[in-house]
Amino acid sequence: MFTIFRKKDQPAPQGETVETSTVTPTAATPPVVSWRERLFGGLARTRAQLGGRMKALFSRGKVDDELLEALEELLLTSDVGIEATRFLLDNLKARAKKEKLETPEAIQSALAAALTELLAPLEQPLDVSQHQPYIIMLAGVNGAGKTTSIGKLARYFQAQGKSVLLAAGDTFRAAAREQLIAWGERNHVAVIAQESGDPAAVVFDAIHAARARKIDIVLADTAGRLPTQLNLMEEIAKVRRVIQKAEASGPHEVLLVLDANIGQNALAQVKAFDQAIHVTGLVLTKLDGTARGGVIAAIARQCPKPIRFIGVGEGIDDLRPFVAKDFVDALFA
Ligand SMILES: Nc1nc2c(ncn2[C@@H]2O[C@H](COP(=O)(O)OP(=O)(O)OP(=O)(O)O)[C@@H](O)[C@H]2O)c(=O)[nH]1
Ligand SMILES: [Mg+2]
Repeated sequence: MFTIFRKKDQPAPQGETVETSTVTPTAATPPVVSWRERLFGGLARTRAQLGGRMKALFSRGKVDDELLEALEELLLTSDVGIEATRFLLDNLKARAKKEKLETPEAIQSALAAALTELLAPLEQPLDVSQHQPYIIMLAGVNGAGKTTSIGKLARYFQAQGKSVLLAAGDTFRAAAREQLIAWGERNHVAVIAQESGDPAAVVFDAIHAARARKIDIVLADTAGRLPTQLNLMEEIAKVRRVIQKAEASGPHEVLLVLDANIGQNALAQVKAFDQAIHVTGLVLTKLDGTARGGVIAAIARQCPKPIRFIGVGEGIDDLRPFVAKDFVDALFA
């Protein structure tokens, strides 16, 4: 297989590795609103479900059994999960014993502190400086947001002065390849793709191309799959093994992309993908479309993995590293 440049409207020959590159870069439009504002806007539904209702409870002005019971029910019905709910209630009770929580503001800030304590261990930003190329593989169920997250990540890393190469490892659907190529064009980065065939081979080629060109980061897309589709889970395990063959120290990051809308189901997905491909980090997408953002607390307690990035919209700048305090602030704002 060899690499060729393909003009935009020229179809790639069957089975051949192709590379696209941008012909006419256009100036990127700067974001009009800050990330803080987008995070705040993105969490509106979860805030209404969780933060807003908590505020109503706190207006009682004391931490008593009635408040604890109502809070427990609210947390359990907001995807927080039983273990994280217990942690938060115990933590709040301990704080109430130590400090005087006699105003709604004091109770709210105590619970916010408890939630920040719960989420803080998940805040572990990705350090891509340890390897070149730094190989990041993305996996997840159908429609979780893998391909669009790759586009956003490409933009994010480029803004930090890193060079990026995309590997179109979703060879399952032609449209998937085209989607990634479109993202690559928008970000002015090369995409290594194959007209058909083996996803592992595409990723293998991409790693060699990246090494030859001294590219900083390889982002490898994969086709969506359910953990119950055993043959597809085996396929993705193979992609991981082949990456390791191409680069013994890789993959340096295995990101599981989770759609926040799935709520508690996220826990099962983390466990299943972890078993197959050894997940090292999470991307939590679509927080803007859901009231189920509370699932982040359940993840922290039941299957803690670093949340590398969160997504709060479809725009290219709507994906950023997870910062526990900012998240909690936006929830209670
Ligand atoms: N609102 C919102 N939409 C998002 C976000 N992230 C992804 N999406 C949308 O979710 C849809 C699916 O995203 P894709 O990136 O194609 O998902 P995928 O995991 O690659 O899907 P498959 O390749 O089919 O498995 C698209 O319409 C995205 O624009 C987000 O953070 N917020
Ligand atoms: Mg995709």
